[in-house]
Amino acid sequence: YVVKTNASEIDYVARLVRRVHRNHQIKVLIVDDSSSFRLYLQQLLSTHRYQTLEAANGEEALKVLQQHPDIRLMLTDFHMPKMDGQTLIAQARRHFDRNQLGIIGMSDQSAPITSAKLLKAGANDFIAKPFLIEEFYCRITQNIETLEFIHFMRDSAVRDFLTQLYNRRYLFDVGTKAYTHAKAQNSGFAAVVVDIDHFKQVNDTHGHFIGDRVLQHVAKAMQKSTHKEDLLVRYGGEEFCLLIHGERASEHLAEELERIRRAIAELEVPNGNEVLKVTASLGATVNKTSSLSAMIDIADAALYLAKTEGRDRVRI
Ligand code: GH3
Ligand code: MG
Ligand code: MG
Ligand code: MG
Repeated sequence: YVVKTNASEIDYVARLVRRVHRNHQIKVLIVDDSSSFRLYLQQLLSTHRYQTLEAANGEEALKVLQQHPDIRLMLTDFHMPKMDGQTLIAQARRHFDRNQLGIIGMSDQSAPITSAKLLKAGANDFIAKPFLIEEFYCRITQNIETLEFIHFMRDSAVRDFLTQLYNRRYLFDVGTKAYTHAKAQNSGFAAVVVDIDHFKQVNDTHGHFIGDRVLQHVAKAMQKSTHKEDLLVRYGGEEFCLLIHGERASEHLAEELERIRRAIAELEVPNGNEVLKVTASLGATVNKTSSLSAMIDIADAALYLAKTEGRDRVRI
């Protein structure tokens, strides 16, 4: 049975087609004790190019979730041997919150209480069996889109729009954990503040638009010259903060920072027929005083020294 499509649904179909092109990256776990029903769902989902995994009961499902923490959506039946859907959802929610893993409960309507039980246990949505194929696809798509939207909003809240680096909020959230860990382990940890030299002049001479482009290029250059496990954020206007942990924070810190300084100094930012060059000063500390913010203050004082001594240099 197919619902007749009207004009307003054409838009929906177009969106669905665009979506299907991205679905091959999305893992969906199907949990049902009926192998024929699993096969049916698997076929529906592969038509829309989702990657599917299967489990025959709650216990199996928990194991699969553990092995594949990147599963985005779980469809689960209510009545199953060993562990039912309600218990499965409650257990799964101890490790994956509803913005991380979407869960859709599925059961027949003979006992409406089952939908309430599954939702109360932590399901995001419910589909009554038997269902219209179109309702099935709508619910899957909408749940995935809601999760993607939440992910986008969460990421936007901790990212700087201009440079796409993390922002100050992220620095104090994730950085504080890294700082606390390094302090407890007595392992290497460095806080570094990087500030572009005479950046006001770039704006005054070439305008804010070019100033923005310089910031983007400097951010890219720094990202390239830092390690993946380091935390680099845009700290303020033309200031960046970098947290380095492990051995590189102690033994080779000066070399490490010198590399970053050079990467910025060697940068050529295209501007019409010419190229713009900038330099930056770096201040750093490895002294894990009372807090991350106190460390950044010390790094800032070192930066001030680098500035007064002539800029385009590193001070630790
Ligand atoms: P110093 O070497 O002492 O750091 O000199 P400076 O000119 O870099 O420092 P100052 O603090 O006087 O000026 C920083 C400038 O950065 C002023 C501000 O307009 C500019 N700025 C801050 N954020 C942005 C931004 O997002 N885009 C652009 N284009 N400019 C920005
Ligand atoms: Mg069943
Ligand atoms: Mg500054
Ligand atoms: Mg500056």
